[in-house]
Amino acid sequence: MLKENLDIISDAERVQQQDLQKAAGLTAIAQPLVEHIYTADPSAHVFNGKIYIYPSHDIETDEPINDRGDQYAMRDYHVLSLTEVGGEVTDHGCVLDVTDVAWAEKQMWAPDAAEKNGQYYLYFPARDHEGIFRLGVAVSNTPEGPFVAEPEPIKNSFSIDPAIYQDEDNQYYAYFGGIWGGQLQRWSTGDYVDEDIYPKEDEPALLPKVAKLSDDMLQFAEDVKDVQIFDENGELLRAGDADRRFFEGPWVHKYNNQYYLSYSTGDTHKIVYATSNSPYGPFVYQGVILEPVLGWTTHHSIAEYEGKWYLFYHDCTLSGGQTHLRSVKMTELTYAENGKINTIQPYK
Ligand code: FUB
Repeated sequence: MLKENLDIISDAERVQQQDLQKAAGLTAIAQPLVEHIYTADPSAHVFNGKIYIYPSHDIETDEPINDRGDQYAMRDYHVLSLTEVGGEVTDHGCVLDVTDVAWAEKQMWAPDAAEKNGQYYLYFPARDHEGIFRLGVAVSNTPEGPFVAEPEPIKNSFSIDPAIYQDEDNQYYAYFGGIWGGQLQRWSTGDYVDEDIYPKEDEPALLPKVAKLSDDMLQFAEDVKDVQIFDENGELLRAGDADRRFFEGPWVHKYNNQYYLSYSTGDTHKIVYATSNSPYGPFVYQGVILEPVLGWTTHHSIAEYEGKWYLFYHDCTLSGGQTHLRSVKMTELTYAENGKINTIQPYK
């Protein structure tokens, strides 16, 4: 199926109109972590006893709002940190700008970071000079940067939203992918095609990708693989199952020896999750973590800090519902005794 009507009335524009109307009446369960800049897509990690958040840095733009996400015109990254939940949040300033990345042209979207042997690695997507999303990596001696980018993107990388999971055996896995503006639908053949090719509604949905990282953290150590997500009957989730199928923003964490893969359902605006015994999957769908937030996108991470688990997410309350001007928030995440995650309602 070809996604049509991109420039007629986009889903993003429709949601923005609805959100502007809703914005006044909502009571959010959490406040933005910072208000002096717009931030989104928070990837949180605990390094050296502090919470570090690697977000996108949203900016005002004249780009059109459409389903390709042209309105997400970000061009640099900031790092945030805090030592106490509810305490002061430090903005460490600009740690990497698109002009310092030789291969990248624009759209510095959702990043993540990892630490190995005292070095810190910032992973990020951007469009290259041909307009194709690739994943890059930049290196620093400290978690707060600044980061120095590798001159080339990661070989065989594509699409968006890298998330790095460090397993207990110190193997690092890169998960990534996103459909629509994230271009995953252009890689179904294994090579880039300049056309959107989606599965039919009753065919298996497009899947997030995974590859183990090389010892030096700068490349994939193996071929990129699909991360399968099954339903309760052992069938792959279908493309038409918009409430459950993968859209973008994969994140993996481990709880009680189970791997939890969580992600955004995109046009149904939920954060959902699936579980597995292996970092490669297959994963089995379990349920909803976060109900829709104000704004079109929803994007999250999950981290444990001082014995409690937290969901890091974003919404558009601070900007009054402008879909491309988001703010990072955090709230506690809890598990039921059977390991299920208790669903979070972002507004009262
Ligand atoms: O921030 C730009 C894009 O919007 C991210 O890469 C997606 O996950 C969505 O949040």
